[in-house]
Amino acid sequence: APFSGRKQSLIEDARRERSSGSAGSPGPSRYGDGFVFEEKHGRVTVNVLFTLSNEKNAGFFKTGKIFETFEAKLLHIESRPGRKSKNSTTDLEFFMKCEVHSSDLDVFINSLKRVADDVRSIPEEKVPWFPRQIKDLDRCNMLITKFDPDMDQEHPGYSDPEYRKRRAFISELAFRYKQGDPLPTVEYTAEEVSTWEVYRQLRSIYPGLACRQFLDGLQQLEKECGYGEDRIPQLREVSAFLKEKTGFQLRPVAGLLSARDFLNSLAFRVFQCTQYIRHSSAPMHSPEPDCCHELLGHIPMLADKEFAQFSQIGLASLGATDEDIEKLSTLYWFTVEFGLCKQNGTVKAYGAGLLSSYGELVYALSNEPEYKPFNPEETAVQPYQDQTYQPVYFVSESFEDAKIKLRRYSAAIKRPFAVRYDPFTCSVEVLDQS
Ligand code: HBI
Ligand code: NLE
Ligand code: FE
Repeated sequence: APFSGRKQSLIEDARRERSSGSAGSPGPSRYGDGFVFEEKHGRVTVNVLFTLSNEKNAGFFKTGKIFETFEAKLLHIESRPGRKSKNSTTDLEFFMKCEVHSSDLDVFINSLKRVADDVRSIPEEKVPWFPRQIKDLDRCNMLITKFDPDMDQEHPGYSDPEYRKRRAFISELAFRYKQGDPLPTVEYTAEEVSTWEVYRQLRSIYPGLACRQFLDGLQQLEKECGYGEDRIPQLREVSAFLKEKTGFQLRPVAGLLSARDFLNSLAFRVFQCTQYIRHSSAPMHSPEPDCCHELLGHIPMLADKEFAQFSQIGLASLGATDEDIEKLSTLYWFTVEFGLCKQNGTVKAYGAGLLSSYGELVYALSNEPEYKPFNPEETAVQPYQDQTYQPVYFVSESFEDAKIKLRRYSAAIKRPFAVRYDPFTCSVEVLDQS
C-alpha cells in the first residue's frame, strides 16, 4: 500500500513538485495561484488534492458526480487517513490525477471546493522534482518495499523476530537522519560481527578476481580506516575517509530507495548507504543491499577518483523522464553493481554487487555466465532481475572505456535544461535552455 509506514506517496511527490517550482518550459495557460498548465487538444492534466470528513463519506460520491458532469477523466486515485477531526474520526485525504477541458478547469475546481475541504490543484509538471541543494536530499527518501524482512516471506530474516527488531531499530536511525547530522554509530552485536566473517572469505579471493582500483582502495581502507575482519567499520569514519579521497560522503538509508532518489543523490556525491547487516543464515549472497555490500562492494571503488566520476550518472538523472531513469538505473546495475572489465588481458570484477557476494563473484568469473561487450545503448535496455545471480554480465575494454562511454551516453540524454554541479555550494545550477 503506497501509504504505509514511512513510504512516500504521490501526494508527497506532488508537494515536492509544488514547493520547488519546475525547470520545464511554461505551457500556454495559467491558473489560479500562478500555476502553469500544460495544455493539449484543449485539455489539461491536473493533480487535485482534497480532504473529506469521514462522517459524511457520501462526499466522495458527490465528487464523483462532479467528475461526471465535467467529463473529467480520472487517471489515478489514492487515499489515506488525514488529520483527526473534532469528534475524533479521521478525515480522508485524496489525491487524484485527472484530465479536464481547459475551459472547465476553474468551475471544476470550484465545484469540488463545495463538497470537499482543502481543495488544491497542482499542474502536471513536465519536469519531475529534483534536489537542487544537498539539503534537499532529505526528501530523496522514497523506499521501495522489496526484500523487506517484515513483508517478504522469502527473506531469511522473515521468521526471526530478533532480526526484524534489530532492522527496525537501525531503520529508525536512517529515518531520523537529516543532511549535515553526524552519521549514526551502531554498536554491532557479537552475532552481527560474526556475519562480517564474509570479510575474511572475500579477502582471500579478491587478489585474483577484483580489479586493480578495488584492491588499491581496500588496501588504503585497511591502512587508514580500520578495515579488517574483526570489526564492522562505522559509516562515520568511512565517510570522512571518502570525503578526503574523492569528495564522496555517506548518508544512512533504511533500505532500497527508488532509482530516481538513489541516482539523484549521486549527483551530489552522496552515497545512500544501508547500515544493517544481512541475516546470519545467508552470508554469501543477499538480494538486498546491506553494510557488507556497501562497505566491501562500494566503498573501495568510491575511493578511486576515476570511478567516483561514474557519479555523472547522478547528474544525468536530475529531472530525467521516467524512461531515462529506467535506462540509467539499468546502466548503473550492469556497471557499478555488476560490471566486469579487462585488465592486463584478464577479466576482473569492479561491480559492487559482485565484490560483496562470495557466491556471485566466483560465479561471474567462472565460464558459466554469458558475457557481452559493454555498450551503453544496448546495456541500458537489457532486462535484468535482482533475486539471484545475473545470467549475463557486460565486460568493458577497460575501466576508462566504461567511464567514457557512460559519460557520452549521459551527455546525450535530452532535457529541456542543463545542470551543473557547484562543489563549493554543494548545489545544482539549472540553466534553462527553452
Ligand atoms: N537503493 N539503498 C539503495 N541502494 C542501491 O544500491 C540502490 C537503491 N535503489 C535503486 C538502485 N540501487 C538501483 O535501481 C540502481 O540500479 C539505481
Ligand atoms: N548480491 C549482493 C550481495 O550479496 O552482497 C548485494 C547486491 C545489492 C544490489
Ligand atoms: Fe549497491
